[in-house]
This record gives sequence, structure tokens and C-alpha cells, in this order.
Amino acid sequence: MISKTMQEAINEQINKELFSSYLYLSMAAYFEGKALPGFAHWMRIQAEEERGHAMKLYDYLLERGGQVNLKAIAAPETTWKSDLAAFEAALEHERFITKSIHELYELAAKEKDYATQVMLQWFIDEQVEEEANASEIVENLKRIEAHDTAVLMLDHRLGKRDED
Ligand code: OFO
Repeated sequence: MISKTMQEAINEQINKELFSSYLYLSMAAYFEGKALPGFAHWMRIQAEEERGHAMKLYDYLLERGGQVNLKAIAAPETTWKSDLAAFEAALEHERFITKSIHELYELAAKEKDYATQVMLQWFIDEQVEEEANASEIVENLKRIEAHDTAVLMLDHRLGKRDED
């Protein structure tokens, strides 16, 4: 039987994972609206993955004889100032989730809840991948933006061509 404190903390994490799903679904709609179906597709898959994370915790809680208490999911942002800003927000969110998983692990250790520590190991590994994926896209987008700037600089230079 899982402790009430651990149960409450896992329920909080379920809510955070469902919010993650909501956030990425919102980003998918944002990219769809910008005619970027590839970006939207990536976000949709991410949204599904997050729902999967929530369900993993949900099933675990039930398996341990705990009670699942679903809470209200906050409304995510609907727009970002650029493609890069959206992915930076995704990376920032993943860092927040990593911190939350680590805190959950610390609580499980404090409570000597070994089964929960083992279950959370999967999430700790997953967060390394989640942050790496978002980070790689952020870096790629920064390169693209730098390229755009280079094009603008070239445009500026070509605009200075003297007439023959
Ligand atoms: Fe569930 O890993 Fe992202 O948020």
C-alpha cells in the first residue's frame, strides 16, 4: 500500500504530465496555423507521449492500491513569438518536469518507498532524452535564425551595389 503523501505527489505528477500533453497539443495547433505540418506532427507525437507518461503513473498508483485523483488541467499558452520561442518554451518546460521527477524520487527515497524509486528510474532516464531532443531542435533553429540574419546581411550588401 502506498503512503498518502506519495499518492498525493504522484497525483500531482499525473497532472503535470497531462498539462505537458496539453501544452504540446497547443504547440501543434500553433505550428499547424503557421503552415508547418512537420513541426505540428512532432508536437502531436510529443503530446501522445506525455499522455503515455501520465498513464504510466496512473496505472502504477492503482497497482499499488492508491487512489487516482485527477485535477483540473491548466490552460496552456496558445501562441509564441517565433518557432524558436516555442521550442525554447518546450525545453524550459522539460527542465521543470525533470526537476519535478527528481523531487518525487527524493520523496520516495525519504519514505523508503523502494518500488516507487524503481518505477521513477524510467522517468529519470526519459527526461534525459526529453531534454536532449528539445535542446537539439532549439540549437538547429538558432542556426537557421543565424542563417536568416546572414541572408539579411547579404541583402544589405547587395543593395549597396553601384550602378554600371
Ligand atoms: Fe513527460 O516528459 Fe515531457 O513533460
